[in-house]
Amino acid sequence: MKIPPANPLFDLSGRTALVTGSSQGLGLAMARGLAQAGAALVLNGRDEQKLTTVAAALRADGLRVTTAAFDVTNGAASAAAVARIEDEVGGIDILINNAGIQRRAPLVEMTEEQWRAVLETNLTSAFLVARAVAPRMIARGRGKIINICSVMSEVSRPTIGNYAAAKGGLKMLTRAMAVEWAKHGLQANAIAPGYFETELNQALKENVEFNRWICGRTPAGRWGQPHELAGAAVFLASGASDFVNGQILYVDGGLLAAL
Ligand code: GCO
Repeated sequence: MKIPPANPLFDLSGRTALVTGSSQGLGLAMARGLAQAGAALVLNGRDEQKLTTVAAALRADGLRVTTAAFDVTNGAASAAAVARIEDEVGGIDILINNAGIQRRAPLVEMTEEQWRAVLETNLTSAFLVARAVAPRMIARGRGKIINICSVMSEVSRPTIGNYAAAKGGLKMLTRAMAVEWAKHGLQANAIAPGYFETELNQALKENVEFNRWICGRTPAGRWGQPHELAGAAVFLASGASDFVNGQILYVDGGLLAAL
């Protein structure tokens, strides 16, 4: 159910939010946070059945949710979906570009498909969906774009060169959006998670050695929980961030602060 914000600065009532890749994981957690702050949600994913199930659960909590199943790596499909959402649900006030995958492999063994799939889903999709949404936000003189980067926007580790390249590019695409669209009343920023317990990282968390390394490498001494991203999402989606632009907000338990 909607949780009335302590401060109207963080109230998203009357706002519509499209969150890509929001049928699970961090996307779903951020979507829930926006809805609890009053936003009407449009959930996106490629699996219509999964979206329908998740939407029903959110509605059962009293939240306002519709779904839009489309492939964010397909420009024409994204443009058509955005047009349909704007016609049927209303103007998109908040866009969270969250869709992302992992295809881990050492660079010398990485296939072209593994490279292209990650770059298209984790980087190009943000361009394609934002290119469809931004003109409408510009016409309205306001809009919030939040790209989901990563600590891998700044550092890498072996076997995720495609993912790090994509997230590094997404950091700079965020700044490019900010410098082009700020004069129209839009704010484009990014949230960069550290290591969170999600389906994407389940195998890593279950690996005793990797889990020990992450808990030692992260000053907070633990993995993040998906709901711990909701506050950053509400902040960047709300009036509280109207003069924040081109910023990357790291939610990483202190990981990037530590050697
Ligand atoms: C990995 C992980 C990371 C994290 C995320 C941290 O293989 O190291 O999947 O990429 O999920 O990027 O923000």
